[in-house]
Amino acid sequence: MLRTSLGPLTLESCIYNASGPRTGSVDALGKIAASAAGAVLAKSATVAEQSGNDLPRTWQADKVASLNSEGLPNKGIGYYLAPDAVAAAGTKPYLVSLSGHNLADNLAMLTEAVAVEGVAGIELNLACPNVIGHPIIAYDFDQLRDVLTAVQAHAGLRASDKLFGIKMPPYFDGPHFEKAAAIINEFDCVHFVASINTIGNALVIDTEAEMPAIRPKNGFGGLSGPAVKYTALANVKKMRELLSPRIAVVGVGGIESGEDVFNMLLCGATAVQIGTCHWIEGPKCFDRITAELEALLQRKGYASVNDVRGKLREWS
Ligand code: RRO
Repeated sequence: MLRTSLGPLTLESCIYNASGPRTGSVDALGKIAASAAGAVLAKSATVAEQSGNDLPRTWQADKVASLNSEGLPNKGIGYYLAPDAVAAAGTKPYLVSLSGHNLADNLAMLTEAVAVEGVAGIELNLACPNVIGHPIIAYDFDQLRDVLTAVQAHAGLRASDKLFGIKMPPYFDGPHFEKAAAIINEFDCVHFVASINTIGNALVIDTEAEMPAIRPKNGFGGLSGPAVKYTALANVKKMRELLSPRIAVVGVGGIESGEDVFNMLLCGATAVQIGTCHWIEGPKCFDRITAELEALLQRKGYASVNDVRGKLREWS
């Protein structure tokens, strides 16, 4: 019922985790694999291990929103490509996320990732809002084209049969959607676009302390959770309209229920990722949300997620 095709892969469930919370260690990846998630996606990696920004760097208001300025804490790409990490995914497709400090780093990590047989797919993160001194790549359209040109020319990726996609920031204006999609459409190495990463540079205030809730970047961080769900839906809908049909859209942003997944499917998502809810609830969220989606599909008489995809009705 929830099976879906994503590029060259078949996922037994269209629901899996977002890169980020609870994805940094082999132990965490194993827990996702043991749940109903349809794939296992690791934390965005840099070439070398790094500890991330100063603490406190996260804030949560359950059921409303979360804020993070983690600053890419991760164990380095070698860790996520090692046999232990690959094995943690068990029989599920294992995906890695790359978020290098520069293009050369991303290309070097790509070379390493395509060489590992157990890696089924690669997500290139073009949307991290929290690296101090670095803007969000996909908000700079010249840089977006340059990165994709270099990735497309990468001999190892061209020769590989792995899934390849890009993680995008949210856009808020028609011309930006159009420009981003037009650039992405030029590159046939892209199998999917995952929209959205967190909404960058939000600010939460601790009223009692009269201070920002988190320390890095004077409190500015990426906003996630239910508050961003509506922006995510709009991005999925718009990207689905503007991207060529060969490019799948993976919906991510604020999903916390089967109904949220259903809405993403209506907007054209081929699969969905869950970040903040996984962070708060743990990997059992994949079991709960799967059961909720199955019940909703049954109640509405749908046999498969493929029958829902892109079926959002219009006002006459
Ligand atoms: O680690 C982070 O601070 C982080 C990353 Br790489 C990202 O892509 N999105 C986000 O909200 N935080």
